[in-house]
Amino acid sequence: MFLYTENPLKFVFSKEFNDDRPKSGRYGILGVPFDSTTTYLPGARFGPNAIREASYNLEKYHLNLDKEPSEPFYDLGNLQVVHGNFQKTSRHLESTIQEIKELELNPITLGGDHSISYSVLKALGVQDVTVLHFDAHMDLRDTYQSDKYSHATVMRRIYDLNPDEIIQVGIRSGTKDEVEFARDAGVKYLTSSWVKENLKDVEKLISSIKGLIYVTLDIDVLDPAYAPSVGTPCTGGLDPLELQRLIHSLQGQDVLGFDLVEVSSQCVGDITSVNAAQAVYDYICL
Ligand SMILES: [Mn+2]
Repeated sequence: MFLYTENPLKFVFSKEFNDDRPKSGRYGILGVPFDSTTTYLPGARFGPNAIREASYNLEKYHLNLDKEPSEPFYDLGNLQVVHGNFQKTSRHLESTIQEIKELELNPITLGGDHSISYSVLKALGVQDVTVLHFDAHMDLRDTYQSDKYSHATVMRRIYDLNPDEIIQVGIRSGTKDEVEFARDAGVKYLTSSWVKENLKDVEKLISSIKGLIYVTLDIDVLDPAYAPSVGTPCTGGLDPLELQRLIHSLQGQDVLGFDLVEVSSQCVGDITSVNAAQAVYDYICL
């Protein structure tokens, strides 16, 4: 181990993963550079490495939380994806998440387009799990362009897995059918404007969730002013501090896994990857 070197292909401050089973440590970061279901702005395949690169701008000490990560965490590299083939990629992803689970690490999955979250949850299991979903979009369509598995249907597929509850935060785009489905199915959705006006209530809601939580964070929950490089930008979103406060409301909660998807930054210093790296680190430091 060289003392004075860095590896920007790993998330900053992450440890090398050499052992079959780490003696300590909490999180395993996995990149999933897959964007074959993207329909508008392509490039989410660049997300994992763009987030890692942006993470090198972070300080180890989290000033707002007044702490550093309490345990080591590992960057496990990128999944071998099969571009253009969701099913094969999903099989690789499910098996890899299963391995991460067997190592007793909690996965932090970096997308990739949002379709990948389904495979992560399928592998983790959703029994008695509340899925906390940050997004501009409901993603509750049953099919999109005749496809069952897509960034636009991912929350419907996750609903089909039968989690305890789905709570959507930051929503500002959906079809009438999706809204009716959410109402009928008991999917709780909090619109972006409501969240901005009632941030304290949303913090309380998150910190009072009972039992296991899985967090899926589409970076387009942020306003395009802060996250323009996303698959489907949508105006009127949260700002980075609002998102940070909501992530910090998870403090003390039992979080089973976390993913951050839809970053399609294609140059160094792109604000989308900078905000994504911060959100991942906000979670790691809890
Ligand atoms: Mn979205």
